[in-house]
Amino acid sequence: MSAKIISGTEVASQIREELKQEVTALKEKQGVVPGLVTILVGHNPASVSYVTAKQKTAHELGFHSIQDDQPEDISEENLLKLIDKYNNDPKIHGILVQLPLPKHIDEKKVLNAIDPDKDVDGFHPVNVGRLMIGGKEAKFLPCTPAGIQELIVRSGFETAGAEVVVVGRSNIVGKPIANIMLQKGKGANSTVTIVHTGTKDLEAHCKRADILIVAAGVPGLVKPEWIKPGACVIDVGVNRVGEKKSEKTGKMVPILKGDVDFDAAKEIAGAITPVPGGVGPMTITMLMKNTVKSAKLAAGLA
Ligand code: L34
Repeated sequence: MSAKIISGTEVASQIREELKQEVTALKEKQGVVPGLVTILVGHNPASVSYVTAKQKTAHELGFHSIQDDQPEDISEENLLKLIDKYNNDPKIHGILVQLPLPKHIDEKKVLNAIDPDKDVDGFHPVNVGRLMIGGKEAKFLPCTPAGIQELIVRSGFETAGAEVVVVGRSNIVGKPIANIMLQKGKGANSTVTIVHTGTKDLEAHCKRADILIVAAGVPGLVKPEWIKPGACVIDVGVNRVGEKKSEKTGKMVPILKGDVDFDAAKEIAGAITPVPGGVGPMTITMLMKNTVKSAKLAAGLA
């Protein structure tokens, strides 16, 4: 039987509709307008595309939104000064510096410079710590992991007691999603294993997974025969494997592939996310959700 396709695009659009109403009410009743700045250093094509999508969504939701483009060769000092400017701007509730950054800039220093109360990416050590402690401590969940959890819950899979296997140990996805799924509480309470490039038998671990979350950035890494029949498969990989001519616009567009061989995997899995249209749109939506939360917190409304 063919797997249920978990459409991130659909779930994201539902959540955006809810957020839009919340933003309108905040504006009308409290005079609060959520403010988001996205800072992009250089012109990495994937980053340009993601940041553009974030700005477009923020605009559609009625945010005060700023796209701040900086040259590839901006000094670390000037980038830190820019962050400080937004830290002190009361109209801004969320600051996002798109990663990766050029090599001459220390990513850690940059993430540490963002006010934890405006860190809507959830990458500042204070927010990473809050997430690890869990419960009400957690303030801003990182966007991709938060989106993954939402997709699993909405797909109807039981997470309590489930074997969750996470492929990949990045700070953006692997480590935080593992932490989220092992917390006590709704939509989590799972038994979590993280596997990575140092793991001896990747296949054996994947085969045990009731919920398999793949965030390795290696196209087609997970083979269909590694999937337990009926499992929920979340494919976080958005790999650009080439270019093709768009039928709509005639322009060249990237060909995107996940970390899982989708066509074969969907014949085995119980549910699976596509690429594109799976986790990606959820990442953007969770950023909006965090920014609304930050604006409410700043106004004493949450
Ligand atoms: N600071 N840097 C910071 N925060 C983030 O949360 C990110 N991430 C990751 C890269 N760097 C970051 C993103 O925004 C990855 N990421 C992201 C965001 C959106 C999409 C994919 C990754 C997305 O919308 N993907 C579409 C396809 C878009 C395309 O490339 O054409 C999808 O349907 O999967």
